Amino acid sequence: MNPSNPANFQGKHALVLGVANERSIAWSIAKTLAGAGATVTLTYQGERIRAKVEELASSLPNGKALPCDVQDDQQMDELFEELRNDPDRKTIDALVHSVAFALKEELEGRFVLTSRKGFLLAHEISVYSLIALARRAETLMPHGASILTLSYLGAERAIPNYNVMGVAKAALEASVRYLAADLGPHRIRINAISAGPINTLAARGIRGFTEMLQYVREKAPLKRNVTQQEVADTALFLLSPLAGGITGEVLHVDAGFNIQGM
Ligand code: 0WD
Repeated sequence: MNPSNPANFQGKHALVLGVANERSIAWSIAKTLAGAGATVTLTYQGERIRAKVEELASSLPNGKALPCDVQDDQQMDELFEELRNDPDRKTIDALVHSVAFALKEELEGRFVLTSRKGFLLAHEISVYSLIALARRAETLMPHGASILTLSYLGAERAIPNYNVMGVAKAALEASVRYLAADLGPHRIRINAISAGPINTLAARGIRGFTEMLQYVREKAPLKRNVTQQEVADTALFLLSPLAGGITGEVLHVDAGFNIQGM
């Protein structure tokens, strides 16, 4: 990439959370950042996906995978300590939070039946983790660093079966605004991409997901679904100085679906 291109990440470090496999949105973002020259660190949640994420990290130049379960404060502290002590990773120029979870039984049926446990778990993993990570990352972030998270239209509209995850995404988007206000004076930006439905591991947990894909294909202005790569390209833009004047924003990358009325 041309060294004078503002989206050049040569000499910069990106920390990317939320890769589970090749289909993960976070993986497309990681590859795109690496393609722009960034040194990328991936994280994995537990031994279940460790080998897969390590394999993906090793396919990136100077890529590395470290453990981080966002429910575990000690693991989060250890992650940032490890980065602090690594000369290639001791500053974080870009942080990607692509993490979400809800119990399968909460992603179907009546919203009114949401359990206390399911509500708290979805919010802890999908929302509080962004705040917990931003607080730790801030100490390693230079002026001009940028944070990105992934949201969905279910934050703004009642989408069948999205249920408690929609409420968590609304809290996530509000957290982006509060974090933007808080981190702005330190010259750190934070934004969200509200992505259209994409066939990933997490998405397949939502009942009726295939119908959702089809509905968007039929109704969205562009008459198709979006791809991981389109989300990743927008991520590169938002994380780069090209978006230097944008913070606290939620940008829809959804083939225009959200603007449609009847
Ligand atoms: O249609 C879609 N796929 C959309 C996804 C549309 C709009 C938004 N999103 C969002 C999701 O809500 C999520 O925030 O994008 C983000 C990434 O989701 P994805 O790429 O669709 O899904 P996936 O590849 O499953 O990655 C999410 C990962 C987890 O994967 P699994 O499937 O193993 O639960 O989040 C991670 C995990 O790797 N994750 C955790 N990471 C650390 N600690 C934890 C945890 N406790 N729990 C889940």
